Amino acid sequence: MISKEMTKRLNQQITLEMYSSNIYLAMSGWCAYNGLNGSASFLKNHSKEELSHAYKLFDYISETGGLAEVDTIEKPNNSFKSLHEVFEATYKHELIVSKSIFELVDFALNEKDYSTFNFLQWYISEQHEEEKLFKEILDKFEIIKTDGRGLFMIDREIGQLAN
Ligand code: OFO
Repeated sequence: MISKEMTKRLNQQITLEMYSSNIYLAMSGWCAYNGLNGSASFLKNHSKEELSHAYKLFDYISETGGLAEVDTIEKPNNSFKSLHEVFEATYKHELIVSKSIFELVDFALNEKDYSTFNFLQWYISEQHEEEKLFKEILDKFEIIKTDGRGLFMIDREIGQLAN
């Protein structure tokens, strides 16, 4: 059985993961609209992954006797100046998610809630992978300039990450 406060915090994380999913879906729409199909498909896949992060929390709360709740999800940004701006936003967002996970881990440890502490380890590894992934994509923008042919190449590379 998890505490009421832990449940509340995990529910807030569900909302954040769902917001992440919507952020990436909105980005995918913008990319598709601008003919950047590789990035559109990568971001749509990522949006689905974020939903699975939310469901994992949802199930954990239910399994431990808490009430898993669904809250209002803030509207994401739907318009961007460039593909580079899109991926700068993804990286920044993942840093926010990591911070939120670390706060949950701290809280679980302080409460001596070792079950939740253990459950959250998966999210720590996941955040490490995601920060790495988005940082690598951002680095590509430094290597490949995004004018004309460069933009085509970078979109194709990002599309390959979707598979
Ligand atoms: Fe991309 O973050 Fe979920 O956990």
